Amino acid sequence: LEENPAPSPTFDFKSYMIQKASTVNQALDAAVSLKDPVKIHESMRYSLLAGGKRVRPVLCLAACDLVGGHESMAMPAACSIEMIHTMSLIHDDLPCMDNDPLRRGKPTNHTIYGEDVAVLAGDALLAYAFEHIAVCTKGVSPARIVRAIAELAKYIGADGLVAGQAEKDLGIEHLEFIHEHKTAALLEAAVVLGAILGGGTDNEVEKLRTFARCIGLLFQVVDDILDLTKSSKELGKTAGKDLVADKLTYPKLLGIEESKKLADKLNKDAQQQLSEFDQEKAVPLIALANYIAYRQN
Ligand code: GRG
Repeated sequence: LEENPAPSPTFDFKSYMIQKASTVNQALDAAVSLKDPVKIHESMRYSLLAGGKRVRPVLCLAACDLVGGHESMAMPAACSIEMIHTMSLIHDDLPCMDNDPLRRGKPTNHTIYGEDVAVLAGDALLAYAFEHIAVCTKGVSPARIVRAIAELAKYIGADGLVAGQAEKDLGIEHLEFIHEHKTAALLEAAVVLGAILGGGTDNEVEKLRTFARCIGLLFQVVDDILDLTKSSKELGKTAGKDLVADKLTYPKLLGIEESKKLADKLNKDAQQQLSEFDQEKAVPLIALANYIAYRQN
């Protein structure tokens, strides 16, 4: 996946991402302010404003735009999805889960605020995410807002994100199950919510759901390929096959060449879903899919 075909000579993807991420960061900063109880809010803000790529909120805004919606219709949902992404990372890093000391290059939430506060900050972000969509979404019918909230709850509950975290990796079906739930669920929620809140038809929502599922899996396949090439480079070896011994990955199951073919196919399948939309408006989502496919780290 070394060659990234420029989707449009006039579209500057990097500037687009920087501009959208900065709008999202401002909205997040305003949505979760520092107030009483200060410790919990400080802990929430520490992880929320720690500088993620904001891929999920940008996907949400891009889907809204593609179906003809205004950015303000999807901004609260975009922020809510980033709040949930953040809380899942806070909880994932806890000693009872992955026990990680670092996240986004900074000490993890619990190492700074303690496990008790980190659990509560995660819980508070999860609850507030739903309050934020329900209360702050403007210019969208109540029926669409309720539909968006129901979709989001389903994507993160025991049939979604939580299911992915609870599963152990054993074979290709399990691997796919884990990634569909752990990684694809929130990416999918982001796109589906953007489409619903932006006023998309049922057909448009379903096309975008499939688009998002493909890029969610693509994200993970590419992550596994990058992990492998990174660890083999770090050890100065060319065959990094067994380096990530404790984790099942696509290259381990399929080999590196087949994994790359799978990534190409997922990218193609994803972009196929966009063919019936206004092609000019689809440019950011096409570029996002290519970014996920061809990113180098
Ligand atoms: C949602 C109630 C509830 C609980 C959470 C702990 C847990 C259950 C799930 C963990 C899910 C998890 C850690 C998935 C990994 C997701 C992933 C691909 C993270 C990396 O995403 P990037 O690259 O990260 O977008 P940045 O830092 O840029 O945001």
